[in-house]
Parts: sequence; structure tokens; C-alpha cells
Amino acid sequence: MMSLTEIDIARLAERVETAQTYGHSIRKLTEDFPEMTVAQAYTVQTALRRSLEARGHRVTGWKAGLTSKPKMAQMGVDKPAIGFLTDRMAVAESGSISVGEMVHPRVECEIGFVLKDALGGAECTAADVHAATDYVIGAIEVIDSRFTGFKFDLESVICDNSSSARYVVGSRPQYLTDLDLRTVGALLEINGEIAAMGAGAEVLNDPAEAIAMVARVLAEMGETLPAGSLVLSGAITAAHAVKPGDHVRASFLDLGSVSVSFTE
Ligand code: OOG
Ligand code: MG
Repeated sequence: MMSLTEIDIARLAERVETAQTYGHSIRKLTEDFPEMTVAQAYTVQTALRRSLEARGHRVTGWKAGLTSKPKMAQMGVDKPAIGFLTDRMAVAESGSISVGEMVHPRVECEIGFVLKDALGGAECTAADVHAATDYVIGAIEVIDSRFTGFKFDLESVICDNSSSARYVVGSRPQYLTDLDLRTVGALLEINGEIAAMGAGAEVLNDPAEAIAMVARVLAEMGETLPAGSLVLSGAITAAHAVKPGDHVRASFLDLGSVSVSFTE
């Protein structure tokens, strides 16, 4: 196996950071490093996170990606991935997002978990997630692959922070004890038309399993989810492209609805 040197890792993180900052596309990183492993891809993602933190971005949480069959089928990838969320990605409910800052944004409806206790460990289970969760909340995630044509493989997308771009959380938090997340229905509307719908069970059979997966992947990197983290469990349905002028609404059974608009 060809190994990535420290310099390769720093250069790849810089290539991704520049594409994210200026909203331009780049070719898949595995075209230059075909032997890259998933573990190496996470070292690139960590280098990206450290660089953004050094520029003042604050990590607010994490996300699971590619956790539902509709998403895996859409992207041609059969394993989940994780990415980090920062304060710069947060958009207020009913706010607006500039499409011009991104390459080719898509929207997803997701269930977010907000933790009251730190969560971690290689053996983390959905029961541990339930115990550590303060509340759950409906969310829209805006993803934007920096790779040409929104085409990638697992290693490349992990380097690109699992396509993280923006996120919007709703305003109707609920305690997990009052809900069965498997049967929480989600409806994604764009300009008042139904784009997609599904139920929480699409996400690894239980969205809490996706949060446990995030904790286990972080454990391999020697990290934990701090108390107060927002953790997105992954899109329930396939993602949908948006353009300037679009109005997006995600509605969830028992979790209310979340809206966001897109401008030039
Ligand atoms: C990767 C990110 C996937 C999700 O919720 O499944 C993701 C991608 O599809 O670009 O955020
Ligand atoms: Mg997502």
C-alpha cells in the first residue's frame, strides 16, 4: 500500500479547503491517490478541521452521512461516513443561503440529536445514544460535494468532510422518550411541491444507530462527542438539487417543520 506522507495529507486538506472556501469544483482525490484508505481519508478530514479551527471556525457538532438506502443508492457508495459541523455552516430557521457560495448544493431532511452528556467509545450503542441525548430536532442539511459532477468514492467524500456545507435546525425540540424515531415521517418540499418523503427507519433502521456509528468512528480517531454537540443522523431520503429562488421545507411528524430559502 502506498502511504500518504504528512505533506500529502496537508496538501489534500488544503485542496479541499480552497474548493470549499471559493465554491469551485476539483477532481476526485483518489484520481491522484488511488490507494488511499478510509483511515487515511479521515486524517485528511482531521487536517481540514484543524486548519479551519486555526482560522477561528468552531466545531458545533458532527454528522452521519450515507446512512440510508436511498442515499447510498443515489451516490453509489455502500458504507456510511462522518463529517464535522461548524458555526459557519449554521443557518437560522427561515433564513436564506447563497447558492453562489457553493458548487452544486442539494438539500436533505434529517433528524438531529443534541447531547446532554459526552458520548464516545468503540462499543457505543443506540442505548448509549438514548441515555446521552437531551432532545431531537428536525433539520435540513445542505450538502455540496466539491467534486466535479457530485461524483465521488467513499475515500474522496470523507476528505471533503462528507460534503458538509450548511445546516438549519427547527424550533420544536422533543425528548426521545416520547418518540419512536423509526416511525417519524419526513416530507421534503421544494417550492411547495413534494420532492421526497420517508420515515426515520430508513436511517440504519433507527437514527440512533447512526449517532452510535459517529461515536464509534470518532473513537477510532481517539475522539469523543462533547456534551452540547448537535449530531445529524443522515438523510432519510435522497438529496435534491436547489437553485436560486427555491424555497425548501422539511416537515417531520412530531418535530414540526424547518424552512430555508436560496438566493443567487
Ligand atoms: C455525502 C454526504 C451524505 C447524508 O445525509 O447522507 C449526507 C453526499 O451524499 O454528498 O450528508
Ligand atoms: Mg446529510
